[in-house]
Amino acid sequence: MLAEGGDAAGVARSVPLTQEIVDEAIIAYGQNGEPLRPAHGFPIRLILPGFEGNLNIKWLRRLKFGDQPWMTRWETARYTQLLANGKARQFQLRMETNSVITSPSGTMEIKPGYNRISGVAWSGHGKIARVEVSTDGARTWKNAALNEPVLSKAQTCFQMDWTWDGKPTKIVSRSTDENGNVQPDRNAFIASMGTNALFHYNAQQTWSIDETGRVRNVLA
Ligand SMILES: Nc1nc2c(c(=O)[nH]1)N[C@H]1C(S)=C(S)[C@@H](COP(=O)(O)O)O[C@H]1N2
Ligand SMILES: [Mo]
Repeated sequence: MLAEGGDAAGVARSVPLTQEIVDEAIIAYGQNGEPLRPAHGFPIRLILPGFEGNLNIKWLRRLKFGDQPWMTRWETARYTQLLANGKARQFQLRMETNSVITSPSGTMEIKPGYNRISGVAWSGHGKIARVEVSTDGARTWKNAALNEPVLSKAQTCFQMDWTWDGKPTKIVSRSTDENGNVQPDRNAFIASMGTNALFHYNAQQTWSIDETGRVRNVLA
């Protein structure tokens, strides 16, 4: 199925018409009890739950059906990835298992003592089953609490109590979905996806905290 947007960006993407898409795809004309807002695709947009943002074509003007991908610019120049082994992977469609600690996070400053860690996890494969948090640079992990509702292919908030002893450390989260997909660390991500998969990066996000309480983005 090819979905075309009516805007000047010429965004058009094809997806295999699987049973999942037949069952779950939405042509949305409203959101939160009001018509779609112009910026989000008024009057109608396609929503494919579990698929990357780019496939949710806004200002939808046409759906076409055929027996092969259309190889639009958006799926060749963009959502095809050159892997580490030199082969191109066509196409990256699914939103992979992901999470990020949003508090404390980069540019924040914290004080020693009680700090609640909170963040968001999501997976295009289903529900989030578990989010683990490490406050010692990925040496040891504890399960975070998940906020209800935990819905399939939707964002799930998590939180964990933490008392910071004032010593420099690194904090990081790692999500697992109901199908057993575990969010990779950066090295594992690069080993399988190479360094060309920026659009699809789902590796663990580490924040370092220095002795003054300043939080910064670090590679691991
Ligand atoms: N027609 C059209 N659809 C589009 C786009 C666009 O530029 N034109 N951008 C895509 C991308 S890259 C993303 S991430 C999402 C963003 O949707 P949002 O603005 O509702 O967050 O819309 C997608 N659909
Ligand atoms: Mo995007």
